[in-house]
Amino acid sequence: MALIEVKVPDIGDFKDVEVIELLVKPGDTIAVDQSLVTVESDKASMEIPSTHAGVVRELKVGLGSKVSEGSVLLLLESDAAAATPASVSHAATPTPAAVPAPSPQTPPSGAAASVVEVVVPDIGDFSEVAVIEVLVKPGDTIVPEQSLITVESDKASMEIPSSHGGVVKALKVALGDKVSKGTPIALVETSGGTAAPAVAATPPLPSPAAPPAPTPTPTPAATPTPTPAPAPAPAPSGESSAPGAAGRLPHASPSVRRLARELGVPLGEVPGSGPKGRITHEDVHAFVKKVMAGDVQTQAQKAKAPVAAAGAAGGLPGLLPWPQVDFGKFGPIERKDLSRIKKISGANLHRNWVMIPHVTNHDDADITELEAFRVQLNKEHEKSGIKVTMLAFLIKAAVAALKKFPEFNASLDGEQLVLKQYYHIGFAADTPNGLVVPVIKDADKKGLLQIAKETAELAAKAREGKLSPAEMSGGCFSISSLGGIGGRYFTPIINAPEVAILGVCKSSMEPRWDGKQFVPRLILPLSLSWDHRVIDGAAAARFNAYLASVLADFRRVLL
Ligand code: CAO
Repeated sequence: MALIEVKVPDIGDFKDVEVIELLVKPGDTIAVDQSLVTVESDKASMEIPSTHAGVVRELKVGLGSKVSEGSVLLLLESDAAAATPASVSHAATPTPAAVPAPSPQTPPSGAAASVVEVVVPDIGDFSEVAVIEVLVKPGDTIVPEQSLITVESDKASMEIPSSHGGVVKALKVALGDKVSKGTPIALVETSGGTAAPAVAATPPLPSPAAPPAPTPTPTPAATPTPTPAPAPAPAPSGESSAPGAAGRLPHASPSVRRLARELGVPLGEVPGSGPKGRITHEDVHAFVKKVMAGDVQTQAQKAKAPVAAAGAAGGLPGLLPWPQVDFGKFGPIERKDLSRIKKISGANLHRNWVMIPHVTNHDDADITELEAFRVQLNKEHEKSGIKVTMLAFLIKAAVAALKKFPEFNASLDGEQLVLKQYYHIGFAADTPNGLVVPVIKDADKKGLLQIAKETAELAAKAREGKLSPAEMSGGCFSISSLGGIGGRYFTPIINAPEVAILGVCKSSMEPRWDGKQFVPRLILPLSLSWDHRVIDGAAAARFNAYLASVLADFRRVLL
């Protein structure tokens, strides 16, 4: 057993190229030729294979390391004495062809505004490689070295740059064409006769671009050649290393990977629409659009928001999966899709329930006088068509309580509390399609009749499914009234980013001790849920007590 330094072999013009992927780790047993790292230049990527078999003892490079020929990649414990660095170096040496110089067929020097046929330069052993991307179109103005096409072999992708700048007059290749050295790519009209002699005008292309050709030279077993990488490997900055669906590295050209990195797109999660599932520029853009529209969540987003991810699968980290039951085994069933509102409100309720430490305080309000006043008010305003409901009183009373306890009229923003100086009160409305929460804006500035009118209108709109998003946004505090239905107490779920919600159930006549005797009083059950990150139990109890006192004697609203 010997400890061997496995080095980067001769990889042609690749110098100071970045390690974008580590394919092995200490302890791994590796075989000769097994890829160790992926390196990437501007325009191509390449896997560096191992010269020896053995067990990886120590990695000498990390993600982002820059390597050139001779850089030590790792220490390997190996008994393959046969594999000598000398033979490696020899075998891995790319042919001179691997440092290609474009060989455009230029017209004689000095010609004015001439048209140049740009051809595929010497790209080493790459011959009959498929064009997988055409990066320019007729009419495009291009600069020397601008990539024209991407070609792809079994194991690598490479962008072929232009030897000349100018205007693309015609394309000579199309997607799927097979090209080799000398294949015409495009006719480029160079301006003012700048189509200089090949050598002078040709950028040193695609030196960084062209992966060195896999050396065909027969070599001893321990002398592998660098293998250009299968398109794409994850890069340290932004691009995810997540393998694609099939557990493979994402299949994409270097420019697509670069785009993905620039946009922070996890390439491994982008479905490829190209041949063999290759990811195209369009796929990356489409993925970004979907993420922005909320149609798709990246794995990173799901990890950050486990609640949202839990959804259908029901799988919060560490919890058992949702039970899968064949209900049909036990009796007849019918399946029905959840309504759109239920899906949206369900996801919101779930997040709020999981993310907010809810506490609910129950209390009672004596609304005997208030109900008498409400009945009288409705008699007086019979002709107006406005029915003053208990909900309108509750909204007014809630505003008074929010003014007295400002931390209930707040939202958490990181480590800050946003205290609102406006009073927009939401109320839960039960509709045939599910629960919605329209909002009465500036309830502090409106009278009871106005609030009663607006709640009736908004509730009607809610039932017809005609509420606009604006009518459901901006709420500071919500009221969920089940008073018209029944019940005693319940635990309303806070409507984030609000920090409290008032649940109200059906009032009923109850005997209450007045100090001398039991008297019949109309009692309204209150259930206040609050966010314990913002509100303390004592404050909640005070809020409820104050609310009950206002409802018991509505004149207190004026105080
Ligand atoms: N106690 C006793 N009776 C009450 C009451 C209460 N707390 N609140 C309302 N009522 C009465 C009303 O006075 C009315 O009686 P009349 O018809 O005899 O006048 C009747 O119940 C029906 O009232 P309503 O429900 O139509 O009107 P509202 O203003 O009280 O409520 C609205 C409007 C939109 C809040 C209600 O229709 C609604 O949708 N409630 C459901 C809210 C909900 O689903 N919450 C649960 C959320 S958590 O899942």
